[in-house]
Amino acid sequence: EEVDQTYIMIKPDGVQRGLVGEIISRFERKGFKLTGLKLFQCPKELAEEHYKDLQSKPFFPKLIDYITSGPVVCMAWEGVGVVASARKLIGATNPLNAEPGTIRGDLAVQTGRNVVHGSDSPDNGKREIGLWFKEGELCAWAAVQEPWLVE
Ligand code: DAT
Ligand code: MG
Repeated sequence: EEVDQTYIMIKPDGVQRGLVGEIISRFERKGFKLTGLKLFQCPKELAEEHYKDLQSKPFFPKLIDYITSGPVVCMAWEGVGVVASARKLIGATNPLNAEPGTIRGDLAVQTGRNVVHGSDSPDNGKREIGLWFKEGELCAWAAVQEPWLVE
């Protein structure tokens, strides 16, 4: 299996509700490696670029208002199968359809307040990390637990 990178973001509701530690913990405990982390007030232009595939959707303006309504926590995570696995940890887009045990299933109620973002493909993982992080903000490091996670 391949080592991938994914962009995970705690949205403004997750920050305001004090869920930052809880959400980071879930990715840490699973065994993924954090390679980038910052609290950030997202400018409108960046939010629009990040969600450009949804530009034509009726909810697009509200989505941009939501994402720029307060600070977000930007994260880059690395690991074997991390993109698909993170999507599973996050759960369905609509929190009412998200399974218990997932972040959205446990912690959220509505699509418009679904607390967290995760890239939907390895290519988008790389694209989004490049969009949200500058060079020098990411750390390549060897985690001592690695041999106990991957044989
Ligand atoms: P996901 O965040 O699960 O990858 P997505 O990429 O389809 O979902 O959409 C991005 C975000 O846009 C999503 O987290 C919340 C918002 N959104 C999606 N569909 C929506 C809808 N039908 N009504 C309101 N907001 C929506
Ligand atoms: Mg998406």
